[in-house]
Amino acid sequence: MFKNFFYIFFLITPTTLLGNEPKDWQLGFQKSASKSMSDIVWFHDYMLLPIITAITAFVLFLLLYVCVRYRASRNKIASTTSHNTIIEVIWTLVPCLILIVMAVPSFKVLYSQDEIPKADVTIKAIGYQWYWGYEYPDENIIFDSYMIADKDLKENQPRLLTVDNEVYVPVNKVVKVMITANDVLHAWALPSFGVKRDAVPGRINETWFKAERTGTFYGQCSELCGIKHAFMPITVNVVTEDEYNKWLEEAKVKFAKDEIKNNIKIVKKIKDLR
Ligand SMILES: [Cu+2]
Repeated sequence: MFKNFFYIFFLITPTTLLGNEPKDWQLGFQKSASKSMSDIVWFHDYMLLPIITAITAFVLFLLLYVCVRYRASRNKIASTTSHNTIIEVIWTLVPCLILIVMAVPSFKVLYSQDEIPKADVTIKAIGYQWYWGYEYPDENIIFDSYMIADKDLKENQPRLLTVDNEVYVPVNKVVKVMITANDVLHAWALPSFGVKRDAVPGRINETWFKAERTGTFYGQCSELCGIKHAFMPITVNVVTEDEYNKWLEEAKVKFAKDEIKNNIKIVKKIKDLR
C-alpha cells in the first residue's frame, strides 16, 4: 500500500523537485538548468498540456453525448443528414487557429536554440561506437569519455550514466557545442539543458547552452547507434569559473600531452614516408 502511494506521489511530483538525472517512475521533465529548457518546460506545461487535455476532454464528451443522444432505441428512424456548412467551417477553422497559437511560442523556442550567442567556451563532442570523445579546441584538450561499468561504480554514482572523464563547463557562460560522429549516427543530449542534436559523420551540428546552476548533469546518446547504444552516457560538470580554470590546468596536463606526442609521431611518420 505504502509502496503504491510512493509511486503515485512520484508520478504527480512537480518536475521542479526532480534532480539532474532520470528518476524511477519519473513522468515529467528533469529539472531545468538553462533558459532554453525552462522555455521548453513552460511551453509543455502551460501550452501543450492544457490544449491536449481540453481537446481530449471535448472529444470524449462528444463521443459520449452522441452514444447516448443518438442511440438506436431513441432514434427509431435514422437521420439522413450528411452536411452542415457552419459546423464544417468551425471544425476546420478552430484546429487551424489552435495550431497557429501553438506555433508562435514553439518557433520562438526553436529559433532561440538555433541562434548561438557569442560563445565563452567551445567544446566538440564526437560520437564513437560506443563512447563520446571531447575536444576543447581553444585549449588543446582532447579526451575520451567511457561509461563506468556497474561493478566499478562508487557510492552515489548513477548506473549507466557515470563516465570516467567528465566534461567540465563554467556556470553562467555560453557554451557552444559542436557535435559530430566518427562512424554512425549518434545524438548528444542533455535533458536539463534542453539540448539534443544529432551527431552525423562528416558533418558538424552546433548547439549551445548556458547552465544556470552548478552540479553534475547526465545525458545519454539519443540516436539508436548499435549494440552498445545504451552504454555511452554524457556527464557534464557545471562548476564555478575558478574551479573550471583549475580543471583546465589539470586537464591540459592530463589529456593534452599524449595527443601532442601522438601528433608529433604521426607527423614524423608522414615525413619518413616521403
Ligand atoms: Cu550513440
